[in-house]
Amino acid sequence: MAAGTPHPLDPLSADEIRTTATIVRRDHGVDERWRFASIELREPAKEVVRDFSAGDPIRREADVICWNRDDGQAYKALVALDEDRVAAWEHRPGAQPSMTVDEFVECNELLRKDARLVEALGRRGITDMDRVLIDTWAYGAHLLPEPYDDRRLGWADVWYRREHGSSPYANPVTGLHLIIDLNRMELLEIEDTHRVEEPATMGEYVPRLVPGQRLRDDIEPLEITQPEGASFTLDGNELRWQKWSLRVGFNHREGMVIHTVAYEDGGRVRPVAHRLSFAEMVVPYRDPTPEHYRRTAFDIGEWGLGFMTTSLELGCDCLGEIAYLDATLHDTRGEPYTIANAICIHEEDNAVLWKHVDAEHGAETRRQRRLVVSFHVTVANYEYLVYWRFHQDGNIECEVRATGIMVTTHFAEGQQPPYGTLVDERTYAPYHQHFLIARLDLDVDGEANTVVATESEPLPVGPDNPHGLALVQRDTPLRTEREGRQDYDWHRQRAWKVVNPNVRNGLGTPVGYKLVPGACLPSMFDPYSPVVRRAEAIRHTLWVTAFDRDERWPCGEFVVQSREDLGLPVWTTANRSIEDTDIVLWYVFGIHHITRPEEWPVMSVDAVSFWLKPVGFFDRNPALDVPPTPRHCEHEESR
Ligand SMILES: [Cu+2]
Repeated sequence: MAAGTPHPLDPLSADEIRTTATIVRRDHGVDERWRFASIELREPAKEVVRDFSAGDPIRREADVICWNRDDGQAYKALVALDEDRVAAWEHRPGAQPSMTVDEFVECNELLRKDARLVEALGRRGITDMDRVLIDTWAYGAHLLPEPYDDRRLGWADVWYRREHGSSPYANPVTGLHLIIDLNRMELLEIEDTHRVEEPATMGEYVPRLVPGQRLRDDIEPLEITQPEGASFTLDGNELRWQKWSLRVGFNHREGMVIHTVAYEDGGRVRPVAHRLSFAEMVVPYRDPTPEHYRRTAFDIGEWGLGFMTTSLELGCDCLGEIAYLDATLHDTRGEPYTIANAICIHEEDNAVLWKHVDAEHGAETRRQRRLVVSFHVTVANYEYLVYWRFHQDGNIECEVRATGIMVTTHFAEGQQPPYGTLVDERTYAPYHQHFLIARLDLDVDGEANTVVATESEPLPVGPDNPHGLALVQRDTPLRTEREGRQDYDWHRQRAWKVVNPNVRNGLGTPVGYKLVPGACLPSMFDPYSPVVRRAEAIRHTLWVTAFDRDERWPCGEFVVQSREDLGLPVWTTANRSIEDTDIVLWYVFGIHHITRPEEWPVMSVDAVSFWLKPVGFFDRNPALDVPPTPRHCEHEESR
């Protein structure tokens, strides 16, 4: 990340990653047959962050997950970097560490030379193995093929590029799947279930490959310039913009993390959130046919948003006056590498903030800006773009955009696909869902918070309500983790306020921030489905838990080949108190993706979002002090 004043929340540097791997290798006989699944900063306790001042000594620790390919055993290590030692070493029998980029690359490189695959593809008329892509996915435990169910396995689709540089996802190889022993890097089985005659499809999106493509020529330049520079400042990973301050973090699994969000209000720096991130993403394909029944991705737990992060390009991904942060990650040997321009920070104009036209005074108008902190990930065929937006009036919006290329399958003449949409000749895109789980460690004016379910209730017609107009707002504090399991309710417009019962605003009511739900979707699973047993977390819109720094992964820490969800459903059986204490909200939202022809051969972004809005956090609109835009909306009397 950027150089600046060192802080205990700074992600591990390349040197720290390398040193961590060296210490583990030295003290625990970790040789070249092992792989490092992850090396990340062990974030300091909240108190350490709260009490830290620039220049204080910083204690650095790293969490490591690694495994021995020879016996398949996984270990978790805690490395105390300042003490040059492994402070904890824990064997995790039965756990499969997350999938790694190295394994994906090696599968593709090694296995496409396998004689059995060459033969199976030859029967389909495919002979140029350089144009074949093997796309490896992780298994759920309930689907592991029996003779190998104690191994680290992958299953793979096979895709084919029509020519070099064209899209592999344009051409699925139908009815051909591979089962791979990832530790031995060995092809165990080829499932050659069926073949269909290749339809004449057009799955290309690069202009030179789209037949007869003429690009539009009626678009004039649209430039964003800030001649005097942007209004934010970046010191290392600390970001300040108008009244907002926050720190930007990054790790292999969550990707970008937003730390210590605060809003300055009348000289007071008021905390809003300690930590905001994405903790899991579950993408079940709702198609039980042989092509797709294994396709249930946990993109965060299996692959990691950090490892999947891609470099951003000025003018394409972000427009205007941009600051970038790089990210430092590592390969499975523990060797660090850098993703340049991994995080984009910029200001955006966002039309009108507030306005009123008065008959005497005339118009008073303020334009709105927002500070956007974003990163993009590519998970094989799909892209996710994550935007955290900070607004001048205290609002925070988190938006996720899904784009990229849908998984498709060819089918034989005379059939109709029951679990997907026709998108090209004899080609369908299966229905699927994207469940995103945001981990929201809010600290509204301090750590002692309570979540209140707030819902509207229309009262029946009666003597006090003769017109049936009366609407009251019912607030129900959630006292235990069992009560903290909440579902969206359209009929009552349910939302959730995170209040600090110990701090009152000028009106005498407790200060709060409201989680305004957006893009809620029901899980739509039979309770007996073995798929949903691995992801019980998606069965509610919101979970609230008592803060525990080690509770990070809502579907469990090890989701590769998992049988059940060892995260939220297990933690919350303790049914801890969540009242007037430090709490974490887990918000489940996403995309119910009923595929469309217009999303082929490349899908325009599908954007979903939720908001965190101040509700009685301020006494009045905190954006009253936003000045008019100079030389344009400046009203004589308003100065
Ligand atoms: Cu989708």
